[in-house]
Amino acid sequence: MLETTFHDYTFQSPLMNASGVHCMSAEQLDELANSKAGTFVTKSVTKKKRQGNPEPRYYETNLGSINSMGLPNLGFDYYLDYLDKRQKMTSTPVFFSVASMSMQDNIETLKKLEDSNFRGFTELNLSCPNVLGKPQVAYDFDMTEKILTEVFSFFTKPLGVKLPPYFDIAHFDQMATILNKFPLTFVNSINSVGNGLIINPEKEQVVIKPKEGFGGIGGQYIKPTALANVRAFYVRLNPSIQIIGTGGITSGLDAFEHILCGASMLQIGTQLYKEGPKVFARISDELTTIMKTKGYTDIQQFQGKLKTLE
Ligand code: RRO
Repeated sequence: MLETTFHDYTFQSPLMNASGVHCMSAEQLDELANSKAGTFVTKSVTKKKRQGNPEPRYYETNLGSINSMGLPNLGFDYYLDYLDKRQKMTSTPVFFSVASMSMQDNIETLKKLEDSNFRGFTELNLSCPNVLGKPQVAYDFDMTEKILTEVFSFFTKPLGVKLPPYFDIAHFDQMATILNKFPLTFVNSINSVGNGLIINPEKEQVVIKPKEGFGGIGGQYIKPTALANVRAFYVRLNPSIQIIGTGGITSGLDAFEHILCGASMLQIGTQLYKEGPKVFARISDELTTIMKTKGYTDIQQFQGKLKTLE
């Protein structure tokens, strides 16, 4: 019922974690692997291990979250090692998220991945909002094209990009024109809405420490923006580039809406943080119930089929 075809593989479910949530350690990744998620993605990885920003760096409200983690991760070798072992146990491909700190680091990391035994999907994160002095790459259109040109000069494994949200039709057009020049497997929209501010009015204070309280917003706050980005890229990109929908998925209905907009896979961040890996069973059940009520037996029957008003 929930099978979804992605590139050359059929996952049992379109649901998975969003990079950054519940995917830092082998233990957490094991828990995702043993959940009802169809697959999982690692924390965005840098060449060397990073501590990230000072705490508190994550805060949640009824409507979502703010984070300024600052790319804490255990380093490239740790995740490559973990995934190499996992590959020997199962044929389900997983996603390796690679952070974009500098062009040179990027290329070096991707070259190692290209030469490794890794045979899953690579998600190149062009949209981390939380590292001081490193603007979100994918808001720089020329830089994005330069990076992708360099990457595809040697990288032959299936690769997609994680994008920040765009808010203007001209930007959807410009970014889609660039992405369509490359043999991308997928586009993942969206990363958190960068540099928002959540405050505590009683204390008259910000809620996280880094960057004077500014951080990436996730959860229900961002669903309309996420849906718009999924839809905008679904209608503009070459059909060979599939869409991963991320942003504001807390229920089966949210998942259904992302698929209607054109998503093939669905990533859950804030709600996974709140609820733990059992969120995947709940949302799978809810999505299945909605599909049954509507008479759908297969995701393909409604995927991308959002109607407009006459
Ligand atoms: O680690 C983070 O602060 C972080 C990253 Br790399 C990202 O891509 N998105 C986000 O919300 N936080």
